[in-house]
Amino acid sequence: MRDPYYLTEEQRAVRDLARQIAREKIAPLAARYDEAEAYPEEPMRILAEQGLFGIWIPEEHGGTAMGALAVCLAVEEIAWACAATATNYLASPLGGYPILLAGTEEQKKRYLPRLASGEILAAYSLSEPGAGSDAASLQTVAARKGDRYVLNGAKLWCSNGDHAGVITLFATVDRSKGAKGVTAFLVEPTFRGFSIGKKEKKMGIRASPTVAIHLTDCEVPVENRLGEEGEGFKIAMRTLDFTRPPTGAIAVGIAQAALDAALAYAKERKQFGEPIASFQGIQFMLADMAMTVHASRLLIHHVAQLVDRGASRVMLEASMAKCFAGDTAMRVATDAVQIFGGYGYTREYPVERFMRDAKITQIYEGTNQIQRLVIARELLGL
Ligand code: COS
Repeated sequence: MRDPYYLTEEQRAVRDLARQIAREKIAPLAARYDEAEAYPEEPMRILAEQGLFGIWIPEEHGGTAMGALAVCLAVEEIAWACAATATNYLASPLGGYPILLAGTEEQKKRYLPRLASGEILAAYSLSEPGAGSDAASLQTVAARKGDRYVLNGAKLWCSNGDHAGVITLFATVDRSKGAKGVTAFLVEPTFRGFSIGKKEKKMGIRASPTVAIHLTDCEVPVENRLGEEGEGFKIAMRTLDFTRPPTGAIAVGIAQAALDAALAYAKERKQFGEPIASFQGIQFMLADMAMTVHASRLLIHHVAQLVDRGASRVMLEASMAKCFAGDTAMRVATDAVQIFGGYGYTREYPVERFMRDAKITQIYEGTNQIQRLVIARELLGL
């Protein structure tokens, strides 16, 4: 596709840097990390060395303040090579945005410069065994005891949670209050009573650890409460408004990789004496794949630019972009496997990994059913 005309020099430079790292350093390792379900230490180190962890963080806190579109551009490139690495990378802004949104100056000073340099990573812990789509029904309880809160409960599905230096974790100060009781805390893994639980064995993004967290009389100093008591749900939701577009960008990266692989294979694979690309059945599939990948990218770039222009409410566009891109990734990766035929179903070719990885983009950061619910509520003014 033609280069988007609206990118600034700076955004182009970030994208090109991420693309170069992704293609030269990450892509060759991705299948191995996936197979071994191993943490991509080397790619994460390179991304930190190249300054890519600081692009969403303001300059006064050690970042380069490049904005939402730059994050989406970088994430797409990383996901093209390895969606698991992109998930680990994005976990840091997901855990860190709440600090930007609701943190005190002291909290920003304590965490943001280290997140910007990649010295520590952040993670975001909202979901629980019984609270997924219905996030406001979470049960982990936080009881104030003098200058600390004592947290008890179990959190689930925390991406990169076992590699984070700080976790934005949501608990309730009063279960009877629903969303209005939810309160955010900046929890460090060294806090007494904090422990990492089961690591999930997943279908895809296998190089991205997804862990449970146990809080057993976990002591969190009052100065680590983020925002006021009861403000946590809105902090959680506003964060997702920022991170659903780059989550959609992960989907676009996977879909673009699947399309690129399918295009190359269709030109090379011969059946009935001709490359399969010469058959209209394959051509139509490729055309549909390309159209929807392009449309997904434009939806994401649009909402990211709204954020960069200071739009105050982007729920509608963020959910549309994430949902459309996730559904596209699943369809495009499935079609890529189809074009590869039997070979596509083996682990010798990357398209089976793309298909497994694509599935999570319809589930995490709010299922695509929840995105449709948000879209409908916004449309109907409910
Ligand atoms: N920005 C600011 N405020 C928001 C908001 C947003 N994006 N979304 C909701 N709120 C506010 C509402 O305005 C409401 O405030 P008031 O009580 O002052 O009116 C409050 O938060 C409660 O919102 P709502 O009534 O819409 O809550 P629901 O329980 O109906 O839940 C959904 C809304 C389903 C959209 C929410 O729970 C959700 O997004 N679930 C999916 C969770 C998710 O994405 N999990 C993945 C975690 S990351 S891996």
